[in-house]
Amino acid sequence: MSDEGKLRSVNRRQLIRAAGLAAGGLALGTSAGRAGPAQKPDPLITEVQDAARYLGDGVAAKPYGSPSKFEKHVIRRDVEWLTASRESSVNFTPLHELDGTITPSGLCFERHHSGVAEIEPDKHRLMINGLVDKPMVFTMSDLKRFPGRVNRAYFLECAANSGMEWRGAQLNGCQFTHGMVHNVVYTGIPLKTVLDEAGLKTNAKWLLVEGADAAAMTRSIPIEKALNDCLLVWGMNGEALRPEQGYPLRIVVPGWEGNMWVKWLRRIEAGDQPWQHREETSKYTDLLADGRSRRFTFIMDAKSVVTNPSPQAPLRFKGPNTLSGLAWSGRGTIKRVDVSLDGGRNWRSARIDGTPTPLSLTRFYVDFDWGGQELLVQSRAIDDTGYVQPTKSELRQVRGTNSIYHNNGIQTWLVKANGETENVEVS
Ligand SMILES: Nc1nc2c(c(=O)[nH]1)N[C@H]1C(S)=C(S)[C@@H](COP(=O)(O)O)O[C@H]1N2
Ligand SMILES: [Mo]
Repeated sequence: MSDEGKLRSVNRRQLIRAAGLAAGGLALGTSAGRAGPAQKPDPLITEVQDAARYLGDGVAAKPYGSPSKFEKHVIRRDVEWLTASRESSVNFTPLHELDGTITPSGLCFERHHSGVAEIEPDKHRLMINGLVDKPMVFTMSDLKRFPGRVNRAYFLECAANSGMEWRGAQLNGCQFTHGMVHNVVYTGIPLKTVLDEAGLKTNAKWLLVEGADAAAMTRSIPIEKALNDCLLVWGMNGEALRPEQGYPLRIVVPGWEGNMWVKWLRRIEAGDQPWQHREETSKYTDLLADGRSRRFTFIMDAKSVVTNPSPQAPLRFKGPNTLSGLAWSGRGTIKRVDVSLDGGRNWRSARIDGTPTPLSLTRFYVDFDWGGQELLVQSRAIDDTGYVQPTKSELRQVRGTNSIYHNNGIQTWLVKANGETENVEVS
């Protein structure tokens, strides 16, 4: 018998023994046990669930799988009062329910300005025009035949993530304060490959990228960035892009604000200056205290958040607990994450999980003992350029309080003696 076989048979015998015990306990357990919270399940009794008595669904009962029905609470959520219509709106990634670094495709927050465009891939075209030697039009099949295909994990953060928190703590949950971020493995080709095919003229300094949705989302991207690490992608997490994420084609602009990652990409125009479109003038621009505006603020600075505990994921047990969170930087790789349990007085280094990759979410943990005292939980990200995530008051000193975008200030969660957790600020 193989080692694995032995193991399985031992487990099976234990299971049968447990079943004998449970049979006696069950009669009591079912009626009384589920009536009120007072009756705790006896940890020594293993209830035999129906799965051990009856056959389960056969294969292909569900040709495309979905999560367990017991995970129904793990969903994207929105904030009703935030936007005037469903079509120009946003929902949020349930960060407090996730672990590791990759965001499952169905839980990636969505932000669109004119709803989800439904595009037939066979009819879709990408045009390249403007300051190029050869204006060109590509089908999806053309793009998939380009050499140099890559798979890369990158975070996308909307510049408005945490924007509702500029003037003080507001939303109770990291899903709402920090959930406009996702981290996906993209499949595609370097944008440079396609630009080389069309031949950029020497005076081509900027690109206009345009979406095929009803908003025709457009942004200007400097040519250095476009040639450095931007990708044209058709895949996410090993399969086709989801419609919400730009099926069949999106541009990936690593480390830069999500607004520039145009979905349903249909056109790239080369020019000698930025286009000054709505999304880079009236929007995605921050009014400073002295009346001037910060513009073309492309890079997402280092940021982090403790996802557990957090308001939607309170502490439930005294004794050993695992604090967990996410850190990222649009300038490079996360080098260190510090965690404070007392509102920033004392800091300890968190354990970074695995080897962080550039411009991608990094998971951190702190294993700690909770004695039931109040905590003020904070995290502070440091990247490999030496940039240190600022406090909210440091940020406001430089940026004032008119801003919406680029709020990367340190988040504080108050954990109360009963474990309930709230969004607060410490000064
Ligand atoms: N064509 C198009 N691209 C778009 C948008 C849009 O409305 N239309 N929204 C932008 C904004 S503001 C953000 S933050 C990201 C959101 O990407 P996601 O929906 O994959 O989360 O897409 C960007 N690309
Ligand atoms: Mo955005």
